[in-house]
Amino acid sequence: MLLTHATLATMTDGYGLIPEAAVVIEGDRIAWAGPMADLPATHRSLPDHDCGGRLVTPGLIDCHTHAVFAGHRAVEFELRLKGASYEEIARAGGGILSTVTATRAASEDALLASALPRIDQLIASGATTIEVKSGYGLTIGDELKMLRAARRIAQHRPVTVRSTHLAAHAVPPEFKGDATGYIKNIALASLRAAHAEGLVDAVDAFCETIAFTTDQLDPLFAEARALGLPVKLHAEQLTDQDGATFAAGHGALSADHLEYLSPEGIAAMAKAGTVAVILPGAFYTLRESQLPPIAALRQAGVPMAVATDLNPGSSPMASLPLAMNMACTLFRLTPEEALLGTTAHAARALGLADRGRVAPGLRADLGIWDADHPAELSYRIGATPLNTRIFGGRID
Ligand code: DI6
Ligand code: FE
Repeated sequence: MLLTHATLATMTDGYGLIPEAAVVIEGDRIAWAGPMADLPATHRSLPDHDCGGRLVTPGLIDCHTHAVFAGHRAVEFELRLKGASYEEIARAGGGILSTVTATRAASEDALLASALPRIDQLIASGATTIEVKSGYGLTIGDELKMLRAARRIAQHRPVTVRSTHLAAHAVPPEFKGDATGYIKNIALASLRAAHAEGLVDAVDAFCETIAFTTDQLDPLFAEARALGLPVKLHAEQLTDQDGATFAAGHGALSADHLEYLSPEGIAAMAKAGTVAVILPGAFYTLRESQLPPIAALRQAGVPMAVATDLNPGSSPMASLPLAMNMACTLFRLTPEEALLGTTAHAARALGLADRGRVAPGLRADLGIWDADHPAELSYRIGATPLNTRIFGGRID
């Protein structure tokens, strides 16, 4: 297949913009991309799809979601509007734990069925690769159930799903006051079982006063390393727990949230090449006031990714362009940084070297947009000017 008359944002060097571009696709790969005038003669006779000057980008990548869960938390949303804080609700057994109760009660089929409409919203917003975390089961069986449901999404939709083990998301009531026992008996055991079943692409944890300390998480990250699995961490979302430094010390793919990230944490991430995943949906929903240190991350050369954090509590948002808009308006990313954040840098946050840019040999996941400049994707609020999507070389 040959795309012609594209305004191509390759994302290879900033936007890497090429006007009047062509893209040659062979099978599920990009074979060639460049100015139409330079198109090799051998490719000129391919069946062509005229983009009519539209913007073409890599398919967007949502590198941080909790898209598999049961129930909703609209009632808590209302409680917060009546004055309760996220931490108060969590400590009173609501918050993450109310979703845990609902998720434990749901079957694997029911979890899959309720996730698909959310996945469809992400796809409609331009996503071609979606990461999904466990973390609302918190028993061995329920964590496995969530990961199996996440894996099955890709049997029903053309997206790539990366599944992340997040048993260390919260301490369940049956282990109240015994985070260490929970890590030993449930988190580690469920990680081994899930890995044995081929359900785990990465290991994540929530490092926070209402969740786990770095000391408690150390055995989990050691086990991930022993199993050859990459790690990532919810770090410095509500307080500074030195999570980013801990994650970087374990060679983490990413540290995520980072509102309370310290200069030491930034330096450690820069040294380790750990991606900063920025999640403005949670900041917005929780009405946080502490901004992540974007200028300092930029100056230190830490790559920044942007994701939805799609989850029922702190970020019930299923649109990547909206996450990009919020990253720009709330956090002052440039639209170029925001688009790098949902393409090239998001791929890196997932350890995927085969996507996120438009270049020969990479996967032919592309978005064709009713737009003529890439800044348009961040500029509009809640709009999704997606015209056509291409998953692995196929127009969908
Ligand atoms: N931080 C978050 O923002 C989500 N998980 C986490 O560790 C919130 C999850 C929830 O409230 O259900
Ligand atoms: Fe999260």
